[in-house]
Amino acid sequence: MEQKFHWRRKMRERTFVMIKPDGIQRGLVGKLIKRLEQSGLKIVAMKLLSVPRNIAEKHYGIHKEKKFYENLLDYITSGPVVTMVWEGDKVIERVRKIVGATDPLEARPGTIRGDFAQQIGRNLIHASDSPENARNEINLWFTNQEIISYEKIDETWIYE
Ligand code: IDP
Ligand code: MG
Repeated sequence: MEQKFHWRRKMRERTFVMIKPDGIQRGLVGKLIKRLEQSGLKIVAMKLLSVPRNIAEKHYGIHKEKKFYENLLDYITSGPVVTMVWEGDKVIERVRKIVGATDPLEARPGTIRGDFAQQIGRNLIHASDSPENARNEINLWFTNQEIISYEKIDETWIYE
């Protein structure tokens, strides 16, 4: 059978994902990463870090006027987080679907928030919601050198 390799170097979409402090404290890091990994998406960057307040402010700058803003900053800086960049076709939309609605009560069973979280202020995980925000968030949290381009052996079986 003829093999076609022209897809190999195709640059797919990227998104920024963060496992919030409750995810680390509750020992869910492996399980949450597994949800993304098993869907066929590719991890291209990852680190564990304590979030500096000024980075948290930049990351959540769009929520500055909201009443939950200060609590949100306290939450996100309350312990280490795992930050990641994931790559794949329509990855932004796909990861948002895997993560589920912001309020765990609205999030469907089968989604991360629907299966593992109880409250909107402890919803375990962040994922970019648009190409523009994905680009800004990836640039805020990672340098170009920290993002790794590589081929994964299952790609011929995930993408036709
Ligand atoms: P998202 O994380 O699903 O994109 P956003 O509306 O962008 O949701 O809100 C950012 C984060 O702010 C949420 O994930 C949640 O942690 C927190 N948040 C949003 N709305 C509320 C609220 O009404 N009360 C407390 N925290 C909130
Ligand atoms: Mg958001």
